[in-house]
Formats: sequence, structure tokens, C-alpha cells
Amino acid sequence: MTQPRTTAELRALDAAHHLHPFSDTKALNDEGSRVIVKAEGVWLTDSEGNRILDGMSGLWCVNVGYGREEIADAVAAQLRELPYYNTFFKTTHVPAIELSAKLAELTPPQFNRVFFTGSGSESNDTVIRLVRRYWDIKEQPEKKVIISRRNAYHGSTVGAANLGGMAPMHAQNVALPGVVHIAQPYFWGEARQGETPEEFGLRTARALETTIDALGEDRIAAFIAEPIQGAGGVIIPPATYWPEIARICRERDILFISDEVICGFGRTGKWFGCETFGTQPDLLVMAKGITSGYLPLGGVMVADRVVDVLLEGGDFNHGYTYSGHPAACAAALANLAIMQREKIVDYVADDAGPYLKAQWSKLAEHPLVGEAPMLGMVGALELTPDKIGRTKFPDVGKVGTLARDFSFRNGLVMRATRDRLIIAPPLVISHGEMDELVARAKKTLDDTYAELKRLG
Ligand code: PXG
Repeated sequence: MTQPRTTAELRALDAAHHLHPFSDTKALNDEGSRVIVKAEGVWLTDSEGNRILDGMSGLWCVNVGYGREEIADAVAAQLRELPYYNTFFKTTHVPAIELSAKLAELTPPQFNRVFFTGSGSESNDTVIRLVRRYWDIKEQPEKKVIISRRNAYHGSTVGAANLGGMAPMHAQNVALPGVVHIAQPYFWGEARQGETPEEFGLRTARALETTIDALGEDRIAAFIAEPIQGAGGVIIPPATYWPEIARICRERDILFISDEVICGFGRTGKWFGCETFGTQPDLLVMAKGITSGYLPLGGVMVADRVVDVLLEGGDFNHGYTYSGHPAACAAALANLAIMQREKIVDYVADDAGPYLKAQWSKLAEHPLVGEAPMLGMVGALELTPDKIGRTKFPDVGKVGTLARDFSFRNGLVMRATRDRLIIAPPLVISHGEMDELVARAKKTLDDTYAELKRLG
């Protein structure tokens, strides 16, 4: 019998052959990557037998938790029946049909049609194609500019990276013309002295209006935004922000794209973030939670008023080999059936969300924490050397990474964006597990604080 590889052997092979996403692979190879071998519920197990509470749902995606036999069975059955067929050239298949109908039922009423992709990035590239096609068919081809926000994350393909507003990504030469970035509604980090959250929310929303005016409405195709910025730091806007954006989008002749790759499928306590914030998108971008990450799948819901135009335009010359992959659609259907049967969205809204928020908010009393916002099953801890003056650490990202590493050692996955710690646990997390999560986060703050004191 062959022996399973040891952790050291696995790390050596990983170091020799694997280029990691968003990583300094050389530094990582020196340190050695953590090898995750299995998972159940909200718990990961690594190759050394450590059990770690997954406060990030993988990468914001495992909404129904790990180890769902029902999804595995549905995928296996589909692979046996029809492992692959495409949806090009006048063909379709049952899982894509069933999932299209299910998504039309679950999304807001203006949405009845979906374009399938394999990921969030492909979905956002699709959005660029759809938006441009829409205005071309309407004989307004000069409407090409898409307005986005600083620190937005819309994916890593060239199109999606351009929509995104991440400075470190733009520093690596991704820029294409046609995307303009405005301010993000990051009250803690960017409000003026004495400004209230309400004033700040209105001011940042109105940047959309002034940018449309400055560039000319006849050049603006669309505005894209995440309901809550995820990778940008879990930026939950002040209450005045989204109503003002909704007004501007209503008054101006532009399309509004809600990137729900993170906020979709229950994360904010409704099926979609646009429902939590009362906006009316024309395009709704999905991925991640659609299958709870069990298989890769993405999609763009297209509102009827946009579909009506597209249908007049003949061929739409765009699509992916895996658009609506049968096994991925089967995974999505099984996942959504679980979410509906177990009333997981209601659990987030009425039970888990308020329960976690009550404890999480108390972490704001810690000397290292500037704010501890949370909505639904997504929250953040802003780390600061000065809570009152709202200042930042001099070497941005260092303290965040230090805390993130302590968190791992304490058996909790949190993610760090700059000096902001983030959680987005599986939506099914129990009360006991939430108590454990908060206790480990608190210990992580204490460890980080002690280490900073030690370093002076
Ligand atoms: N839109 C949003 C809002 C996302 O969060 C994408 C699009 C792209 O999806 P794909 O499936 O192409 O990765 C995302 C992805 C992080 C992190 O470090 C976040 C994402 C992906 C990888 C890392 O927080 N979000």
C-alpha cells in the first residue's frame, strides 16, 4: 500500500510546481503553505490535524457549509447522466433550464433571464459586453464609460480587473480605457472631520452625479457596485448612500449593475444585497454562493428592459465553453434547494445575523479596534493605533497581516484587507460556533495588541 504523502512532501511539491493567486509565491515557498485536507460544517482540517473555524466561508462562498452530501450526490448523478454539453448553437439541457427558471423565481421581479458563466470575473467581463451591446443596439455607441468605485473588487480577468478599483492590481498594468473610479463609501477611513455618516453617505453618492455631469451623460454606459464592498474591506455604506445612488440611477440614462458575487444568496439577510438596500439593478452579477462554491459557476441576470433591447440585436457573439455547465447547474439547484428548505436566508436575517452582531459590536471596545461593523453574515474590525483620531498604522497592511496570522494560530480564518480584519462565515453557523468565533477573534486582538506593545 502506498503511504499518503507527508505534509513536508506536499509543501515541497507545492513550492516546486504551483503559482498561487494573489501571493508572493517566493515568500510563501520559504514559509510553506497550509494544506487543507477536509471540511465539515464550518470546520476545516489541515494536513497536521488542526481544526480551524472557517470565518471566511472559503473565499466568501461556502454559504451552506461544507460536507453537504446532497450536493455531492446531485453532481455525481448529473455527471453520470450528462457530464457535459454546451448551450451554444440552438441546444440546451435540463440543469441549465431548471436553474434559469429557479433564478428567475429567486431574483427581484425585473429579472427573468440569465446568461451563465464559470465565475464572477467571467460574469463581469460579460457585463462589459452586454452593456456595450445594449447601447450599440440603441444607436448610442458613444455611451461606453462604466463608472466604478475605488477599492471595488470585480474579478481578475482583464475586463473585470479594470472595473475593479484596487490600486495594487492597477499598478500591475491592467488599465484599459473606459472605466472611471469614484470614491467608496468608507466612512471610518475617508469622512471629513466632523462629518456625520449621513452627510458622508450623501456626499460620496453624489460623486456619481457630478462624475456623470463632468463626463457627459451621453458618454456614460453604466455604474457598477457591490452592495457591500467585500474584498475592499467590508465597507457597509451609511444609510443615506444607496437611496441617493438609486435616485441618481433613476434620473440618469445609465444602467445600474449590482455585483452580488459576495452579497448574493443570503449573505446580507435577503436573497440579494440590492433587496437589503432597496436598489433596482438592471444587471445582477452572481457567482460563489450560487453553488456554495461546490463547483465553479457564475451568471448575469438581465432585467427585462435590457433583454427587450438585446433581443432586437441579433446574435450576441459571446459565450464560454462552460456557460451553464450541467454538473455546476446541478450543484446550484441542490444548493438552492437546501437554502430554501432550511430557510437559511431567514436564519441570517432573524437569528444568526442579530446574534453575531450583538457580540461582534462589543469588539469595538477593544483598544485596537476603531469600528466593528456587521450586517447579515459579514463584518469587519478596523485596527487602528488611535480610535479617537481615526488614524491608520504607518506601514499599511503590516498589523492586519500580523493579526491574520495570529487568527490562524488561534484556529480561526479571518481575512485581512490592509489593516481591516474581515469575517464572512458560512450562513449556517450555530450559536455555539458564533460564540467560539468571537472568542477567537477577541484572543487574536489581545495577541496582536500584546505583540505591538512588545515591539513598541
Ligand atoms: N465580484 C466580486 C464582488 C467578488 O468579490 C468577483 C467578482 C470575481 O469572482 P471570481 O469567481 O472570478 O473570483 C469577486 C471575487 C478576497 C477575494 O481576497 C475575493 C474574491 C476573489 C478572490 C479573493 O477577498 N472575490
